[in-house]
Amino acid sequence: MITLPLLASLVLVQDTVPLAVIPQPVNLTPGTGMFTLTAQTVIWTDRVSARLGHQLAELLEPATGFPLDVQVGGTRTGSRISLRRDTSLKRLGLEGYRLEVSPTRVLIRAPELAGVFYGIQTLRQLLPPEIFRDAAFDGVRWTVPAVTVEDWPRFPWRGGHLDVCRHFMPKEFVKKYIDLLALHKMNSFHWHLTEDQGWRIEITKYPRLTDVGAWRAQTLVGPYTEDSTTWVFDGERHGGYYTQDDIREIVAYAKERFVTVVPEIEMPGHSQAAIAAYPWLGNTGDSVPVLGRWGVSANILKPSDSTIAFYQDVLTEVLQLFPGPFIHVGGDEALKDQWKASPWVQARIKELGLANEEEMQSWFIRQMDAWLAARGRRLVGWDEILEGGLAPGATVMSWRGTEGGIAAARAGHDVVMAPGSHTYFDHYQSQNRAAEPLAIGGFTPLEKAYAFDPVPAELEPQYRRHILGAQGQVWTEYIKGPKQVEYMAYPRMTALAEVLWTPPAQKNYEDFVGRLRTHLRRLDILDVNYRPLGP
Ligand code: TNX
Repeated sequence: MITLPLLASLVLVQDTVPLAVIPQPVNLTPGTGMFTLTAQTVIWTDRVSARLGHQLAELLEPATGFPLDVQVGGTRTGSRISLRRDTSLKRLGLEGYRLEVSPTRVLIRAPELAGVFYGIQTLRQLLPPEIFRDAAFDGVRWTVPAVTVEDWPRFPWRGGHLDVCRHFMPKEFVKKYIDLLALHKMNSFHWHLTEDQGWRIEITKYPRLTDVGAWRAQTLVGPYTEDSTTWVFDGERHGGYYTQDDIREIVAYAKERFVTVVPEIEMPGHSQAAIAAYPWLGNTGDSVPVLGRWGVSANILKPSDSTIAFYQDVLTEVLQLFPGPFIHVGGDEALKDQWKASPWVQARIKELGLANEEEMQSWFIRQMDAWLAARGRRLVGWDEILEGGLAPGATVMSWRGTEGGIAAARAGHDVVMAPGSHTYFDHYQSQNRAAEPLAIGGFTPLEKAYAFDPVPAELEPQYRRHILGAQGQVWTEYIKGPKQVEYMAYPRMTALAEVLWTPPAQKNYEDFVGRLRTHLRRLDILDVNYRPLGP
């Protein structure tokens, strides 16, 4: 039988749990004693932080059952959590914050509101993991160890990518994915919205993009090989898309969490779903189906003025939905065979004074770059956009290793590192493939994801400022739904979050795994289907 004093000490075990914040803060100094959150605690904010005060109250209420008072302005006394913008802390940068916890109060100050938000994320991780429950729980005391934290990120682009084309992901899950990014102080969501296998964004001017392009008749079963005689299809219609209203909702949801959404509209390759909807976008004029298999498609957009105009119309609607600075136009894996075979394209190449098909692709991307720049936006594309000459305003996302990123940085362009070797979370996490769900290949265990450095050693110091950061990719050919996305993305995304936030000299894999063990309890409570630790 458990006696009462023993129960009490069990409850108190929480008080001795080591600090387990991911990503590891830059400076963290433990103090003495602890703050205890009670129903009497008041959340005090200045005027500009009022929204964040209410957001914090909403985060704390479900598990604690405390409907905490949010007081904007006025005097501060008693047990309180204070949130305040403090321009004297400018040295902490656009996203940094200072968090002080003493037995009487919690104080979060930051030069910008993003920092206040990140201070709140750290505070959540200093509370018992049960704070993440979504119904009242009275099995713990809601304590926060006394501590002083000064913290800011290493990189401004801390991204997570999600392919919703190979398999459609419901809106509610997209929000959860964003929520998880924000919990790990990630600030960019790359939403891969168009593909050979599906077009997922409503464009009111061109309804067939979703009427036709969002649906495929069948999907390949099992692993893809180039030998078409081995292909077996499931015969099941698959698809879905986001209405413009859905998108506005998700973008607003992300904004409240200081996450910028970067939409990707692929061109000129990976566009078969668009060609299925409007065959004149293609080179042959033939009708093609929305692709039901993986691998690269031979279908590529016809580089005509009407195709350019069509895609600029699409981007016009995209710009209205996505207020962020960056628009991703793909550019990867565009097979040029149809361009080589087309007399029309060959004449076009000559007429434009271009040397070859690579320059034709660069011309295509340049039309978009200039068009976006004229509207105050920035183009980002996969590293193939370097071939045939980089558009003047382009930012490069380097996926085929880091070489493309290095070349772009040396040419004075900004870069987001996304190499397959370290940041492709569709790759296997174990060498024991039989024990894992079917994946595309590769081997990227947690330790390798953690070891990644977005700044290549060979990049000369004067170009390093062009490395904006990095991004984790979740391509979904073999990932059929949300639970499997979580399995592939977590815990590797937590490792990447630390890569992107914590100074390299402070990274330590053993220490990270120690904190991760506590952190996984949080993810359990949040119902994240992460892959358990182990080989
Ligand atoms: C290459 S990465 C692609 C994607 C695939 C991925 C699979 C990139 C820019 N293109 O279309 O889904 O490999 O890992």
